[in-house]
Amino acid sequence: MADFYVTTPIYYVNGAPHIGHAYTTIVADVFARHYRQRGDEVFFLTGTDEHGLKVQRAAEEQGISPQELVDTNSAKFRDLFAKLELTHDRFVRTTEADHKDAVVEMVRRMKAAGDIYLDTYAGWYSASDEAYYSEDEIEDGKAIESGSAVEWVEEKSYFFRLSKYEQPLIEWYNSQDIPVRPKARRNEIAAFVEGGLNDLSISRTTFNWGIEFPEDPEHVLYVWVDALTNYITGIGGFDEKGEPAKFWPADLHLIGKDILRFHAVYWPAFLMSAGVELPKQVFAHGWWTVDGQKMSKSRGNWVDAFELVEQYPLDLLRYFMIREIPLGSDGNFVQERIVERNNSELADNLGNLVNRTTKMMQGFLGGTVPKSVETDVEADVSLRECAAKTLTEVRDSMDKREPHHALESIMHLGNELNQYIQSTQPWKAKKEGDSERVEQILYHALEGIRWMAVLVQAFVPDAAAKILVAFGLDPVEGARLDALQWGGLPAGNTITTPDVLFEKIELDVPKPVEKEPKKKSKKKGDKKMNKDDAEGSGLIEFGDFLKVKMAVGRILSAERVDGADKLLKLSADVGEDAPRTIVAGLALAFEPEDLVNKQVAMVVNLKPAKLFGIKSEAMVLAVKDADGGLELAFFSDNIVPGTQIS
Ligand code: ME8
Repeated sequence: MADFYVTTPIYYVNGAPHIGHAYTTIVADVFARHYRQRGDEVFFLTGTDEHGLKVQRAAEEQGISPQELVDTNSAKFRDLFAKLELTHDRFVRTTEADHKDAVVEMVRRMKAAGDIYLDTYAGWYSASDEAYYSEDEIEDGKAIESGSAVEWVEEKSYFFRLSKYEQPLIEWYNSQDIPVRPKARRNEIAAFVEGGLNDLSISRTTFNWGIEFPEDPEHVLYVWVDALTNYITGIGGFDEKGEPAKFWPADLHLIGKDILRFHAVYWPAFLMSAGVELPKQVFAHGWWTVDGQKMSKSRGNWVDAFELVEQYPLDLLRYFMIREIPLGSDGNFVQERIVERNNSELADNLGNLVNRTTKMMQGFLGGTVPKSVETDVEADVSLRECAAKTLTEVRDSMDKREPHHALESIMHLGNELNQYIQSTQPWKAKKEGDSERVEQILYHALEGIRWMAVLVQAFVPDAAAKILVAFGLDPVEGARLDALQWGGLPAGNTITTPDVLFEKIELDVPKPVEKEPKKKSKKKGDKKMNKDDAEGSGLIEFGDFLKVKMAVGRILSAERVDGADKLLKLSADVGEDAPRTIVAGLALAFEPEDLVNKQVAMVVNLKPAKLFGIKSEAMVLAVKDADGGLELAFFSDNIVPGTQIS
């Protein structure tokens, strides 16, 4: 049996959990559930990072002991994860005794490898990031990357010979499996390491909230050496033979892009030094903004994770977070988008399908599942093929860490099922007294829904369980992906209709002010105003805007189109499995080679159009300048292709 070990960062407990913490942990939960469904032995670890200057200062500000602060705030994370119904196997805390043992062992090994020496650190430190910064990473008293305040530190310190691992790290990044993902992040971190690594200060003497440096109580161990080791503590630390316990190496360290350096440089270097196998993958996901802005308490757009749980059903929250952005891209958390996805995808596509089909079952067949017959009717065959294809796509997408694609495939199966019922018209067969065909159609529809429920279980577990139970199946055993076979829904089972799976949501926005009734007027000006009213002022609803999906696309290749001097044929990565082909009227303004590797704005949900016999699958956005030339909106390489523009 394969095993799968997934981790989240352990979260700082200086404050309460917010949407970002919920996101990473939900994504990890989706992976954990998915691999469990495949029969893998899964270990899912999350927890809290409780030591360090930041936590000590937060406790001082509140006038309580650090221990009191971490106990209170760590409990909030545990409460939240229980409310989110997450399925972690352990919630690790860095103040636990077994964690200290694992950390002491890590440091002992790094020392034994000759990688630790005593010196003096003089440089910048950010307590908020718990990170050291070099002079060129600072501007106006702040770290350029994070914007956090830095302070000057000068004290005796133990150092780790990070510089020694420059070459081995580069080799690791270049290894075939690409252990740091997405690729753009791998490139970013490889460039950073190629720029040269300084040795790393790994102890402090000016505060004491942390693990004592082994054999030198004057020093406190740097909180990141402490925190990163949680990934070994969590699965049981080192065994008698000095090996990390079962499940090591981790299959997936899921993190936010803010802590890539710690996970893709420091952690593998510590592990190499300690003679421990490296994790298989570090995956840095993107950043949520709220209403288009960085979340902050002062801006008033801070999303407390508990409020989120109160506001939205869990299934919807999970669905939205996964479906809205490719893992690795940034996303914008906007209520309108959540509502749109709920109403049109979950409620209409899945909820109605289940409701309608189960009701038809009761009306036409008394709710009893008929025998499975694999007909060769075209609609039936193509539905079965679509289900089989979806299963493959879901597995592949999850292995490729593209959960949004997995959901896309599942929702496509939902569309196919809706169309299947529409085109096969079981009500017509019923009316014509063709009971054999009614049974065939309804069996196919039910079996398709069962497949959909099993496939979607990791994403929307409540709805999936309700469907399986309504089909007379066990919600756990019945959700095994490795046992998914067409015809698996037993004849004779009784089908009931589950409670509403997804309630439609009305947007919680202020109602437009009632318009005054139009008055008749003979004045010219008034007439014009009335005309504007009638035809609309040219303003659109936010919901209309949301219909246009714009994303950043990376142009992979560009060539002229024979016989069309204005057109270029482009191939662009828009964050999907395969690049899209685009025919764009850019040839008079750009040389094809000047566009290659550029990231530009595109509309990605236009119906494809054929131009000069080439199917164009997106539209590049451009502006015409006064002389009829063209300009494009370019994005830097920091943006992962596929990131939505909103
Ligand atoms: O960094 N969007 O803890 P932390 C998406 N203790 N994800 C977000 C987010 C946002 N706006 N904000 C936070 C630490 N996150 C260390 C980790 S690991 C050995 C030690 C998520 O409480 C994201 O996963 O600051 C990010 O990496 C993490 O929260 C940072 O949590």
